[in-house]
Amino acid sequence: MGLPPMQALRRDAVNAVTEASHLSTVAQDLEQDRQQPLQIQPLSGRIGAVVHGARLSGELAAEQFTQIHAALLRHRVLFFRGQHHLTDASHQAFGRLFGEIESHPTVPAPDGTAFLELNSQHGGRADSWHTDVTFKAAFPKVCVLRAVTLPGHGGDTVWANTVAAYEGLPEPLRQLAEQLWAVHGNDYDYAENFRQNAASQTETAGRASYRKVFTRKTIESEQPLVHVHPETGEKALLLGHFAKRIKGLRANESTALLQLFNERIIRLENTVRWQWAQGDVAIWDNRATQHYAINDYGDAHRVVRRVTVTGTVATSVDGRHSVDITVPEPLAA
Ligand SMILES: O=C(O)CCC(=O)C(=O)O
Ligand SMILES: [Fe+2]
Repeated sequence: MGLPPMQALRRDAVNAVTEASHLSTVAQDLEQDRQQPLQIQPLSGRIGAVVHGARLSGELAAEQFTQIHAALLRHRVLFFRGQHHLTDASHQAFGRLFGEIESHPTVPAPDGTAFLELNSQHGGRADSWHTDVTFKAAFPKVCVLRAVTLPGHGGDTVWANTVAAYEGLPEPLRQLAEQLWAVHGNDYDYAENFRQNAASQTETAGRASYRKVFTRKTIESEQPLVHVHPETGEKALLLGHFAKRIKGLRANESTALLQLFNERIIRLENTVRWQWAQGDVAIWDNRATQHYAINDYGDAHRVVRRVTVTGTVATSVDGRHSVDITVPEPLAA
């Protein structure tokens, strides 16, 4: 093999320099992007915003994280398009910027992760209004959901603003709500909540096995119907499908009031609906929202993964805290 001709060498050298300067421009652009203020575009009158210009990761620039955090408290749920670079690891690392992350108390996480995975083929369809994990006295503060597999169409998710719902109550209902406490449990009445959906046999079987895992041990809490948001000081209604009954009332009275307040929360004016695309991430403030995953895609496949950030016990308007009332399991003989 002879020596390469001088001209080819020179071309290689020029290419290398061009390549290097291209790389450094890319690096500079990335660095600049990291420092750019994000654009926040509200989506509806009372809840939800799309955030443009962020590349989510555990290494997000502090200024951008501060901006996201402030936007989350203000808009309750934030949406990010095009986060195709996220891996299980970087998704979790991003979630950790909000605090400690936790796996679900009863549903096992996919190997080596702390995710709650909702897989439509295994009964993972959250098609009932809820705030996440309120059967735990200290329920999650923030959740970060990433689309993994999406149906061709359908499978949107809707969020509702529970602060706006509280603020929209007439004074007598506010006063009533502020005095009430509800028992929340992971063994809530599934049939009641899901009766509206005509499911295929595959879906029905998936749901049954998911429910079995979900309720493998009963976890219960008592939560105030109105809680004070620990970061903003706002009052919010705290209900959703895990709320089984209102303390101290007869069953029919409890059912009527749960329905009355839940309907207030999910009024369309309090909601935003998100149509998922591959690469999307949604972050919600679980202390100020409920959500509902629309189950309109039949047996098509839909998988999402959720990072759950640990929260604190709720505080009622008169300064009392939510309580864990889980009955301890008998010790194995
Ligand atoms: O499937 C969804 O879009 C939302 C699922 C859900 O309820 C959750 O991740 O907490
Ligand atoms: Fe949820």
